[in-house]
Parts: sequence; C-alpha cells; structure tokens
Amino acid sequence: MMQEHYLDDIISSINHAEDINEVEKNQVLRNLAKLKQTKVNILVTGATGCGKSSTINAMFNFEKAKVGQGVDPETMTIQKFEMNNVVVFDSPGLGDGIDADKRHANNIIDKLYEQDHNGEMLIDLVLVILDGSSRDLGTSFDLINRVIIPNLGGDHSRLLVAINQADMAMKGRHWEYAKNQPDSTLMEFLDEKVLSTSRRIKEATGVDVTPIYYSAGYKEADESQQPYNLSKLLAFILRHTKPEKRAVIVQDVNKETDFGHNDGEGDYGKEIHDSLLDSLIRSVGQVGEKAVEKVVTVASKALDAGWKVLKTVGSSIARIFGF
Ligand SMILES: Nc1nc2c(ncn2[C@@H]2O[C@H](COP(=O)(O)OP(=O)(O)O)[C@@H](O)[C@H]2O)c(=O)[nH]1
Ligand SMILES: [Mg+2]
Repeated sequence: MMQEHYLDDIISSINHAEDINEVEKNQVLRNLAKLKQTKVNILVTGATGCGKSSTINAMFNFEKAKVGQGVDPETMTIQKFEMNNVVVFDSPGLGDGIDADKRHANNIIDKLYEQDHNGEMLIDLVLVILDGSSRDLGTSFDLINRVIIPNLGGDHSRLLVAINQADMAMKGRHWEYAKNQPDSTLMEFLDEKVLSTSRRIKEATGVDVTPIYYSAGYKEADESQQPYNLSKLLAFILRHTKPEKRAVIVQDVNKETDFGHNDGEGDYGKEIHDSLLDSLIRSVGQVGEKAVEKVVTVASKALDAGWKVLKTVGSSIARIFGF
C-alpha cells in the first residue's frame, strides 16, 4: 500500500490558488507531477551482519515497500525494495566465501553500470556499510577499493561510506546507554576509525571519501535502542543525491523513527529541511515569486507536520547542554 504523497498537498494548493496565472500554474503542476514520479535508487551493501536491513528499516518506510527479487538466480541475491520514490537495492558485500563473493561482486558491478530509461546511471547512490564493532574490515575494503570504486565511472560522489554499530565499537564499553550516545573516549575512537577508513581508501585508490559513524539501533522482543546519528546519515544521503531529486526522498523517510540523537556537529534537521526546500524550488522551475512562495509555505507545513527528522534541532542542542 502506497502512502499519500506530501507533494499532493502542494499540487492541490497550487491548483486552487487564485493569485497565480494559468500559464505558471500549469508549468508548476507539470513539474510537480514529474517530480512525484522521480525515483531515487540506492544500492546498500556491506558484509552480512553489518546492519543493512536495520539501517534501511530505521531510515525508510520500508514495511510498505514492494519487495521484489530478480527471477534470474544470478541476481537473486540483490533484494529490491520499492517505496513511493526511493528504491533500495540490498546486496550482500564480500566475506561469504570465494564463490559467493564472485557472484556478489559481479551483481554489484552490473548494478553500477545499469542505466535507467533516460540513459542515466540507474544507481544514484551506493551506501557501503561497515561494521564498526569488527576488527577486521579487510573484505569491506576489498569491496570498496576493488569492486565499487573502479566501477563508479569516475563519479565518486555516488559513494557513501558509513560505519554502523558505533555503540559496539569498543565492545559496548563507553556507550552512554541512558543518553544513547558515545562518551568522549568512544567518540575519539570513532573519529580515529573514520580517519583510518578514509586513509585506507585514499591509499588504495586515490579517492577521497568522508565516512561517518552512526548506530542503526535495534528492536528486539524486550529490548530496544534508538538510532544515533541517523539524521546525519540522512543529511549525507541528501548531499550525495542530485539536487533536483532530493525533494522526493523525504516521502519515504520513516516517520516512526526517533532521529533525535546525534553528535550535534551540524544542525542536521535544518540541513535536511533546507535541502528539501531548495530541491523543490529547483523542480518547480522558472516561475514568479508568488508561485514559489506558495510551494514553500505549503511544503514547510506538510513537512513539519509529518516528519520528526526535520525537527531534531532542539533535541541536539538540549543534549549538548545536558537537559
Ligand atoms: N548494537 C547494535 N546492533 C545492531 C546495530 N545495527 C544492527 N544491529 C544488529 O546486528 C545484527 C545484524 O543486523 P542486520 O540489519 O540484519 O544486518 P545485515 O545482514 O547487514 O542486513 C542484528 O542483530 C541487528 O539487530 C547497531 O547499530 N547497534
Ligand atoms: Mg539483511
């Protein structure tokens, strides 16, 4: 079941606006209708157990996704989850044995070269997830350095590396469970992990990447932990997506998830909010101020009412000051 689309609110209000002329109205409506059809294709990969499913689940409205799988046994390992606008491909990374690794690598490479019906690269973004609790990330670096980077076609901005399970990075020690955040020792450790990850990719490939760390959290029968830095991950996903496509991502962002815990290094809620509005304004095209103003006003209202992720501002500031 697909959800009602936030762009429908904007479309309807533009439709009923009496202070916008017909020519502009039609242009805006045409462009919004086109935007509503836009797909953002994300390939999520990483070793089994790194937290791909947990991340997709926490970030997106994944339960409502149409689940598809290739019929061809060669591609069966890549699972496809199609939501309103976001399409996630979940692929195992390396580390499952020589034969499986070969198959996974080939599937990933094929996906990286796949084109959409406009002849553009299908995959907008490759999210490689590393298990932050693992000491041996050798196969993950093989995945990044030998499989992904050489097959990105030179556009390295499509690559995003994220270190998950930040809470378990020092065996669960130094995680402040009550506040759901790392203490200063763990934070230093994680910062160092980010630097060494970046260095290992740079040395092997010459490519600069800025990894981030986060925790997808978990939900089990009698225990659960909220995510950490998931809003930072979303902000990074937006940064790595073409500006004209960003506006639709929010439609499929999980409204139930608590995006409030983060490192406070940036105002991620505001960044996401601004990035979405900027993307919307780009998509409506060259029209008068009145039309743009209407789009922004209605969009802000719809977004603020629907998505907690856009309001992580207060909570992160509260955390810094400890109240
Ligand atoms: N403590 C902790 N556990 C996590 C986190 N992310 C995932 N997990 C757990 O790690 C295990 C593997 O996660 P899953 O999402 O299935 O990994 P996948 O194989 O990459 O899809 C599950 O038991 C998750 O609950 C996290 O950030 N922190
Ligand atoms: Mg999984």
